[in-house]
Amino acid sequence: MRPSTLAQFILPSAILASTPYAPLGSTLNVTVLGARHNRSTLECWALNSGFETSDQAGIAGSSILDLGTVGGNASFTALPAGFDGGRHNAPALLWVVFLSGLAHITLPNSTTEAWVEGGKNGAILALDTADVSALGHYTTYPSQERTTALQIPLGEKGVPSHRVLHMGPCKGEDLLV
Ligand SMILES: *[C@@H]1O[C@H](CO)[C@@H](O)[C@H](O)[C@H]1NC(C)=O
Ligand SMILES: *[C@@H]1O[C@H](CO)[C@@H](O)[C@H](O)[C@H]1NC(C)=O
Ligand SMILES: *[C@@H]1O[C@H](CO)[C@@H](O)[C@H](O)[C@H]1NC(C)=O
Ligand SMILES: CC(=O)N[C@H]1CO[C@H](CO)[C@@H](O)[C@@H]1O
Repeated sequence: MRPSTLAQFILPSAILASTPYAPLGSTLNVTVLGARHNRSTLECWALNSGFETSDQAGIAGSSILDLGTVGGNASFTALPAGFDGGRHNAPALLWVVFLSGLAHITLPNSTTEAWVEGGKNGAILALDTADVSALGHYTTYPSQERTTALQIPLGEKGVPSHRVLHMGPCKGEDLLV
């Protein structure tokens, strides 16, 4: 086969094999490290702001969702493979957006856990500050690669409007494909 003919037959199926056109749920679900009764919790929240069609130059026609206000100093973190963060509280109300690697979050005196992979489902909210959670949570980074993340503090409007989908981290159908 000549390359041009090959391309005609191979390219469409190669495009279909990836999933850029998979239907997008109506809103974003995020795993939340929160607190109730002075203890850290893991919950899956659906943000109330739904996806809309953007009219922003450069991404016009694509899906966009408002994450609400952010504030303070954002930072980029790079954690070596196998790093153990120990037990700690969220330093402030933050978005933590894992870009690569793997975070394993566990809670003291609980079997609830979350595995958060870097990538499109890597954004979580960390809200278990010391004033609302006595013991905080544990985080380890048990992958073979560096875990990288952005930390973005929430702005003065605080926690985005949401509904709780279920206890425990988002998984399966909750996540973007
Ligand atoms: C959010 O979760 C709901 C319930 O599992 C699901 O129907 C929806 O598609 C999810 N949203 C996205 C963007 O995946
Ligand atoms: C942001 O960083 C600057 C420079 O380090 C510091 O002066 C400022 O207090 C920080 N702002 C906040 C809200 O932490
Ligand atoms: C949370 O627990 C700690 C340690 O037991 C205690 O000192 C603190 O007062 C408690 N805070 C709340 C809001 O109950
Ligand atoms: C009852 C119980 O298991 N308490 C434990 C809760 O977790 C803290 C921190 O890991 C331990 O110090 C307690 O013993």
